[in-house]
Amino acid sequence: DNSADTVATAKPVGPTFDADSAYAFTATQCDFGPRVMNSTAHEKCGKWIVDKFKEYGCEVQEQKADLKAYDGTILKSTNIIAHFNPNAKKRILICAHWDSRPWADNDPDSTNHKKPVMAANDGASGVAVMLELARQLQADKKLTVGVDFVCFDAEDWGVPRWETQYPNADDSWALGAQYYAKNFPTAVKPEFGILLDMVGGEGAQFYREGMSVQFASDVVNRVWEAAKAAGFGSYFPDAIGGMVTDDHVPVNQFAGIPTIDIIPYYPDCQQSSFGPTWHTVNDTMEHIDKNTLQAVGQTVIQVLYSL
Ligand code: AHN
Ligand code: ZN
Repeated sequence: DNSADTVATAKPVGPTFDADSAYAFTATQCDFGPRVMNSTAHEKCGKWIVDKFKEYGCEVQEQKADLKAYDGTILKSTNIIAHFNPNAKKRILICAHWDSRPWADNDPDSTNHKKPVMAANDGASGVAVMLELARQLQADKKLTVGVDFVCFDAEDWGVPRWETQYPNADDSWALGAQYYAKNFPTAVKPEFGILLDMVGGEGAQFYREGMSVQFASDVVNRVWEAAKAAGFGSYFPDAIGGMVTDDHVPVNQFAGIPTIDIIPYYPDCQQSSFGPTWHTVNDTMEHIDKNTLQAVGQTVIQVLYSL
């Protein structure tokens, strides 16, 4: 047990992340309904996210594209890109996806498989942490580096479990991030990136994700050290979790930005290693824990204020 050690060596820097605020930002997204591609809820929530980043002093860019899903469906996609300190040359990428999965195809009850996921954790939590970060950065005014907050669209339209005839299943995920990385929309490339995926779940721990270690081990070390310094080392074990096909993979491969994924790993969960609510109808506000949001938000602040 290293918890005493973790507290003893903690040296938090920067503003205090407000988990109540991040929780409220998560709830507001859910209040639109599941933000499934091509739906009214998706459209309305996208406008709300744009307005919030503008309210917190960011310059916002919308990267729109018609993206083709695995089955040929055209997805009206918008990556929402919010620049904090837009003129700073040294920039850091913080990203998350904002769309909801159309199918709860990992639900233990198969009659739920074609229902949409509310995506309180798998979508809303990452955007909520980014909005709270933007709010804190604007209030504090001390950060001199730039931050590019990117809300990726069309992450969660990956081939559903019941479809067996599609060979390139991995490419069907993270369509918005693939588009961003292959059509890089800004002149200045961020030095490194941090993806926030499912950062509000109860009982979550963030093991070192395998693809992140392969592509960007220095960034992994930096973030896991920052978690200890912020006092949240118990949420970030120094052990390797799974390898995840997620938005950070195309950002590493096609944009060349060393980018890591903060994503939960539940070694003992039967339902999924991403936790019991992943791609189920139970991914709702009831299973969001403010302490998890706090651990992740304060860790990202620690990274930004240690540069
Ligand atoms: C796969 O299931 C292949 N990747 C998980 C990426 C993901 C989905 N993250 C959130 N939802
Ligand atoms: Zn998902």
